[in-house]
Amino acid sequence: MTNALYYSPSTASLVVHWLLIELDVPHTLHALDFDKGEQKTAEYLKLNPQGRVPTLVLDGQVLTESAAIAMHLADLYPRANLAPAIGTQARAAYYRWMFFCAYTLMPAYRGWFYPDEPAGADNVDKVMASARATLEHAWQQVADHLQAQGPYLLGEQLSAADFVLTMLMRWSRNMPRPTDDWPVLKAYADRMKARPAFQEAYRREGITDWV
Ligand SMILES: N[C@@H](CCC(=O)N[C@@H](CS)C(=O)NCC(=O)O)C(=O)O
Repeated sequence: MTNALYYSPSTASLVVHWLLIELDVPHTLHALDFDKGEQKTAEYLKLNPQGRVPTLVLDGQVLTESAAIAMHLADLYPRANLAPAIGTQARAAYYRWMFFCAYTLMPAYRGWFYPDEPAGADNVDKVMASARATLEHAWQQVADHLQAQGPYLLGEQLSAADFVLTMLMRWSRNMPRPTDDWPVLKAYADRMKARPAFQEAYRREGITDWV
């Protein structure tokens, strides 16, 4: 059965695309053109009622939510050792950082990139200011953590959480204070970006910035 990733370049689908390449999972790519609203067509909404990317059809099952998909892929390919064993302290730390990405960073980014959603066009400036403050506070926390307990989120062990986090760092690149502003975050991102699968995902999506 053919696995299929519905994506749009440079978005939340990037981490799934990167992991599919990293783990050597066969798949086909289906690009959605946001400018044409292809993520909101009736046909796509049947797959993903949120009208967002990514959607991964894996072994016939429809999966959404990038962090959840990253966790599932890591579990499916244990030889890559991207998910600590269930019930260990490392697994608890892994959940912590995955949920930090999903609960703290992602909603703040949604506010920054879609600032009219929470309270309409009149409140865009306030929503963006709040999103920015949340993100900068969160990045400081991550920087402090990596400084004390790096080089990866779980210390010496690379995990799928590092892939999700790297994608989210990338989204700050045009913000007033990008993560590259913190030397420890830049060094971490440079390590992750050096992975051949990251560069291959960039090549396939045609991305040329934050290299
Ligand atoms: N929590 C979701 C967020 C997905 C998301 O917001 N995707 C954005 C791109 S980064 C999207 O599809 N936006 C199009 C839209 O909202 O119309 C995930 O991590 O998969």
